[in-house]
Amino acid sequence: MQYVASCVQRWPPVRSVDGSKLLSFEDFKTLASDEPLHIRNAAFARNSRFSLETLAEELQDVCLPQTSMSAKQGARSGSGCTLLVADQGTECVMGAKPKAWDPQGCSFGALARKLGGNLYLTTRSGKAAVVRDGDGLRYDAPEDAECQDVLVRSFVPRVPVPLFLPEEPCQVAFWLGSAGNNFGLHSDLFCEQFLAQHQGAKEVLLLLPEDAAEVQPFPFLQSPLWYKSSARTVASLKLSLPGLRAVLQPGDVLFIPLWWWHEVRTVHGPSVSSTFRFHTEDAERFAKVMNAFYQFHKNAKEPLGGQSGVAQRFVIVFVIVL
Ligand SMILES: O=C(O)CCC(=O)C(=O)O
Repeated sequence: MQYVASCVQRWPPVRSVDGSKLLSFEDFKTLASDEPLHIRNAAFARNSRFSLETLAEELQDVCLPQTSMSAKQGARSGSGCTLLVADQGTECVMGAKPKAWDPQGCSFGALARKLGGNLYLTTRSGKAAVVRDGDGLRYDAPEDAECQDVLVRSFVPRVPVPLFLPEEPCQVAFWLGSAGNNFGLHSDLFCEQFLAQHQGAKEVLLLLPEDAAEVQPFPFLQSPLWYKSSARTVASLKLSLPGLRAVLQPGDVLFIPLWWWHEVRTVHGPSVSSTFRFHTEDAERFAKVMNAFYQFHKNAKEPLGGQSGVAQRFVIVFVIVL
């Protein structure tokens, strides 16, 4: 995966503020807008070390599941948790197949020792599955039969929580990797999120183009990945306007508003970060509608081995009425 930094050097920085005085969500709201915000030196409810070394030491015997799931598979897993370990290879992490690890009896301690290479680990809870509990967070959903929740269960009570986080239930995602890992350009749609950097450093590129075609999403109805860029990286796009750029250091938090596209690359590792996601009410509605359209189109392709033209008519009507 090519580094993109050179082509975005002149992108304007995300507006930044000193986070040491943001002690509540009310404080955050006085500074926030519908643009991304880089909160430097954020105040956390407790300052425990949340690093690859401490996690590996404390959780070395946690046994990882046999299968590594992509987000789409995870949406169907019992708990809604996913645990993806992928070898980035020459691709972005999100394009890599979750294949190059051997979970047979693999402990978190053993995996952590391998995370210095191309391996990237991401694990997340279901939507609104994590709640505030005093200075920390709590995850107490029933156990997942496929064990996709083992790291969420272990990380959630340990993760330092920014004081200005909303008090509502959220989804939490964790990202562990090393320099050069790049998750790839995507949007998380109807959610506001706070990306906290605990160890290492990450470059984040953010875009909200007027014309979403500029970010080349995978074509809807042909792919379930339409909220991801088929170009994978900003470096392969022809953009009419530059986006915004931030480099997150340990203790920094980036606020990403609804719909913003983002590409996140680790520039200094090992890197440990977490994302706190707050989905709006429309997130569920939107997902249902999009999945329903996907299913209508899939069904329309079935009759007469796809020769009936129903699917094509469906697409035409869909495009025109919209
Ligand atoms: O840190 C990363 O690798 C990806 C973060 C991200 O895309 C997110 O929080 O939505």
